[in-house]
Amino acid sequence: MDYKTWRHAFKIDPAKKLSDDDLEAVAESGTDGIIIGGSDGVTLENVLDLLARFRRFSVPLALEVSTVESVTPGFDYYFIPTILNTTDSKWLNGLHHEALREYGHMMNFDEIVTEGYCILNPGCTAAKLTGVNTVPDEEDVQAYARMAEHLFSLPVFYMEYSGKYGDPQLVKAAKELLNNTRLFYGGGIRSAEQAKEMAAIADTVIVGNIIYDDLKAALATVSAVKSVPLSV
Ligand code: 1GP
Repeated sequence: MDYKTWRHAFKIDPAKKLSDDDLEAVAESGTDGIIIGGSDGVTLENVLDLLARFRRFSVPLALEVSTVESVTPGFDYYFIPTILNTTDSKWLNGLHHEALREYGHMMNFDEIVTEGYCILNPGCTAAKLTGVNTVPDEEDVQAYARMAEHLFSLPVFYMEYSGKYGDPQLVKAAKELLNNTRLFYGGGIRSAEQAKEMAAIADTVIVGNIIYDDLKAALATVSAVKSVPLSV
């Protein structure tokens, strides 16, 4: 299933443990895609472990690349974040340049999807890692959304609240400006109601940590998202 039609995706952190039963429940949940990625402790070994275990199921798999060393063939997609509101160019284009110098000649660009990230929770690990220390306001977010769609023609604009539930008004303010660029929302979804609220605005809703805290609630977000038409 093409990532452009994904409404719901689970994000699996390679640094966290997931039992075989829980992994099967996630894979068979009816979600549209699994994104494997995290900000910390991602290694080739733990990525390969998840790849092998999820590949037994038919759900599409994306690797969200955070370190070049943990990239391996076998995924349907490679999601490449570029942090639009970083203060450190390493996270905007630095690592990308290094990776392309080394591996550009053997990359299949049909599998690669660049995600223009706007990090909105300065307390999250991704923010600390990438030097995001201010909270973008509505005008900032709209500027980044326009940057993603019009300046850089990015396929995805990712509003990342990781660990904190976001502000639907702000997500709406971005969505209103996007036509060709898909809007991913991720962060702090802990209930079917929250999943529904964001599903009415964002093209794709990404659910992460609750998988490890309350699997039942995590699984309930799948049908919640799919029950909602996009309203913006
Ligand atoms: C993290 O956007 C995802 O990259 C999901 O966030 O873990 O808070 O659900 P949570």
